[in-house]
Amino acid sequence: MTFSLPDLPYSHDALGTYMSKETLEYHHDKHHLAYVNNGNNLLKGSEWENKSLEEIVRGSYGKNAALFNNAGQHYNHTHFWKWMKPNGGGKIPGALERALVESFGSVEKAKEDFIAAGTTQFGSGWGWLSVVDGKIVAAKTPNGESPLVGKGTPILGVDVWEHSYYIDYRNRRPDYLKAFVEHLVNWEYVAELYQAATR
Ligand code: MN3
Repeated sequence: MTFSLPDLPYSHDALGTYMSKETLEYHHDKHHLAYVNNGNNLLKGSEWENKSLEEIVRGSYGKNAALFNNAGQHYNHTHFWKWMKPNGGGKIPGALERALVESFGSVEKAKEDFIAAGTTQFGSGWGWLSVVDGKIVAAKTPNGESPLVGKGTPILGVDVWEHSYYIDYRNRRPDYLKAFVEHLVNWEYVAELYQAATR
């Protein structure tokens, strides 16, 4: 496959003050585009040229660091834009809400553990909710990694690289993570991925 930059599923100014137009212009139009272009150059002539994105991410992990970093970030960001929506946060679809309560004890604890994972990721990386053996768990990964290269199926991820929040929140990563959970998350998309992961 050839990587291509997906359009944002909303306009650059649609997330308001929670994630500004300027952040999305840099993050989507420049950072994500660089992963796409670098990934395509590295993919050319490699053994993964005709594989799916998920196969490239899993296959290059530990074998081709440069390709993995760019493919991993392409995978993460392609979902990241869809993990947000204007006026997000809010009501969680019933089946997902029940699964969160079953896995964490309460929705509040699930959100807390997700935010804690993102806050405590030292340096660049991602915070996650993923499905492991039918259960939802919170996790963190460095750089372009994701639960996809461990044993989980990612259902929600948040980018904690500084380029994701420094324009809007400066060094206040916990404030960014709180705003992400309360005002940006597209829980319908998370529920869709949860359902696919447990089918
Ligand atoms: Mn990023």
